[in-house]
Amino acid sequence: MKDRLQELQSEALGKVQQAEDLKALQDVRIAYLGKKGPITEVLRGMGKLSKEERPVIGQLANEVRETISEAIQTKQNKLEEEALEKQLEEESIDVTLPGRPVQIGGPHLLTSIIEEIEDLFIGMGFEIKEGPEVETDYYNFEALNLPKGHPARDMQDSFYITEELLLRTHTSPVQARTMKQKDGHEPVRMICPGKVYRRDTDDATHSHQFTQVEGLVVDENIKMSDLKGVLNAFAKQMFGSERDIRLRPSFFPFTEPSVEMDISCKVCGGDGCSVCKGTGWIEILGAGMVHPNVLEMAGYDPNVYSGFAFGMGPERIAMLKYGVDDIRHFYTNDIRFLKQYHKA
Ligand code: 2U9
Repeated sequence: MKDRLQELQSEALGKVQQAEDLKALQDVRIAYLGKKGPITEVLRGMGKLSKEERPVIGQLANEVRETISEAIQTKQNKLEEEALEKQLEEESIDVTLPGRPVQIGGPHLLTSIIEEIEDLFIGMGFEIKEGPEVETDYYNFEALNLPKGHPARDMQDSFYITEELLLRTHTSPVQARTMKQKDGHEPVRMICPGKVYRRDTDDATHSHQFTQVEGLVVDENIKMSDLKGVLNAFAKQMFGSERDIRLRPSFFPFTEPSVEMDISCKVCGGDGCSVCKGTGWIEILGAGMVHPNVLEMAGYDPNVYSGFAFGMGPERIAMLKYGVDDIRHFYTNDIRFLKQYHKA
């Protein structure tokens, strides 16, 4: 039995030596030290030995088990160390290499312009309001003095979803909703920025989706001079204190009287040049006194309340301010265009 144990020991040590990886080593452990292995078997058969032999063989069996176990452990440490070294070698990082620069983003030019407009009006006591882009026929048209049959409601000009629902064609329904919420009593001083949609063929000056910022003030005793004062302050802060404004008569269904506002041309200072098409003036927004029908439909008594409203296109403002020549630049996301307007 002694010989058998010594034979097993040298056999096992030989296999440990040959094991090339952790899996092979584990197989050796199971084969020699496992419950069904030959050493366990020897220990089980000890009952058949004489009293004198039993402790000697028992001790030897334990020593053999210990020797094999130690050899496996030593080999395991060696294999693990080698594996780690190999991994470190493969994954080595050259910390002296220059890093890849991270591309820093920034706000879109339109976002910056809208935020600038918002800041100017917040400074004059206006609040910012938003509303749904999918609107009802009532708030998009009816409540704004555009009754059924009005040419501006043409199916060809708007994206209808059902007979009653469409993508809003202007942000004016946000103002109509706000007035309705106030129940015909409280004053209103708000602007509403947002996306609007019209069935247009895209070209350098038209886009089927664009943005608007509209404003509304309703209170007792609101006059045309209030409109002019607010818009003059806006134009001077937005474009420069040296710019003048002028109002020209115009027409919108929701305002009466209606006007269009021009600012003096920056290039020629008002003398006339190719930028202002020889007029000395550049149109920047539309405005007017809120039509009595609109006030009435929103629940305000037009004999007590009056108001002014205005609307502008941030794309147009940005194009004028930065000399952008094509509205499609705002939507085609060419990074070379966009990054010119990232503030440092
Ligand atoms: C309510 C009452 C009146 C909003 C107004 C304009 C004039 C206007 C256009 C300018 C260029 C839109 O971006 S644009 O295409 N807008 O000229 N908008 S008055 O009048 C309102 C709105 C809501 C309840």
